[in-house]
Amino acid sequence: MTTDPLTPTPAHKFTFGLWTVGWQGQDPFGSATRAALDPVETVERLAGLGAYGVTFHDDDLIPFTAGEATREQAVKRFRTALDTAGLKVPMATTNLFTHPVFKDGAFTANDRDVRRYALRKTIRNIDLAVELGASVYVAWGGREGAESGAAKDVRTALDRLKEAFDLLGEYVDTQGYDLRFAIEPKPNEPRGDILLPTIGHALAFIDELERPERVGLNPEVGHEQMAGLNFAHGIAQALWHGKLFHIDLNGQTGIKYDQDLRFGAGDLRQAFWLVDLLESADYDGPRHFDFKPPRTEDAAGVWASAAACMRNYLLLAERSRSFRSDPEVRAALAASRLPELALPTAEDGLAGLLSDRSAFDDFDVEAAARRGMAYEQLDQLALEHLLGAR
Ligand code: 3MF
Ligand code: MG
Ligand code: MG
Repeated sequence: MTTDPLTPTPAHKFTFGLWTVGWQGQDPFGSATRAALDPVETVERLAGLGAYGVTFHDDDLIPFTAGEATREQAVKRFRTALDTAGLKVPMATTNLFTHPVFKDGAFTANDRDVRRYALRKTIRNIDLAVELGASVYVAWGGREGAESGAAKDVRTALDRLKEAFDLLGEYVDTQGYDLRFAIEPKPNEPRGDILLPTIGHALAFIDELERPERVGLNPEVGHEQMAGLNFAHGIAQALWHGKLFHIDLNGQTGIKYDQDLRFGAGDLRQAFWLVDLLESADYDGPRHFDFKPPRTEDAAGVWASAAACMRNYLLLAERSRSFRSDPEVRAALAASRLPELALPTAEDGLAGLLSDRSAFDDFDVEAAARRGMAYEQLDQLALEHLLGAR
């Protein structure tokens, strides 16, 4: 195995969705620009590039209308390709958004029969996910939402969403599966407004479930940035709650449609702070890329952009190591008093705080207000490491 820190190996746990490199380039204004990709070829190519695994929606692998024989055949071919290439399937998910039956949502569709069908479709793919070795099941509710005010009673829809996760949790429990769910928030697109639009909304929702320990998050870089939010901060909070079960890495430049650029394209500074956080945090899950090679690209461009996702992650990890090991950075962190934030505010307890004259009566407010934080110096050092100037 190579020791070059910029060469991806399975130890880095890079994974890709079948639907990412497999995206044919159809958008609301244009038809496909690329031919369909055989999942078997995807497995072989990704293994050749140094990936660890591959993920899938049920319909990426098995055509929606397939009968039992076609289904078995597709799964068998996929499993053989995985075994030959040595690729893992750490995560799977359900397509509850493409078919017209899901136009008003799946778990929160106003139509009860659609909700029951959506649950059965999910349960069927959970069985396959577990069979293929997945330990995380992602739920992105892209069609759970509305374009107009009266169309969706949001509080009632949240009751239905809770009911769905409670039933899925019960199913996994009764089957004895070692599987956890990861909710993927997104503010909009394809619905005008989607339920559980951000990491924060989803965290609060999880607390209301019957089995909150079984449910966490699969945040996506672009989704939070579409809402103008700081992705690294969102991930830090998800980690703080013990809820970062999986992650979708890609690139986005500001508040616009979901760009799904390759990782590292888009907001480079946020990408740097994200990698800096993931590499220092207690997260050993997959680094999963959910991106779309632009429709300008042919097959060569698709694989170049997949390789670049991994390379950019490793380049940023290298820049983060260089930043963290620089003695000037350590001094700058101390000058900005980062070590002091790690001290409890009142290790002497409430009584100690109340009896401490220096905390209030004798506190020199004006002197404290005059102290500079030296953050500009610290941030410039970060920028210089990111730009390769140090
Ligand atoms: C859409 C997405 C989805 C989810 C996927 C679950 C099609 O913006 O990000 O990709 O990631 O459905 O993993
Ligand atoms: Mg997306
Ligand atoms: Mg995603």
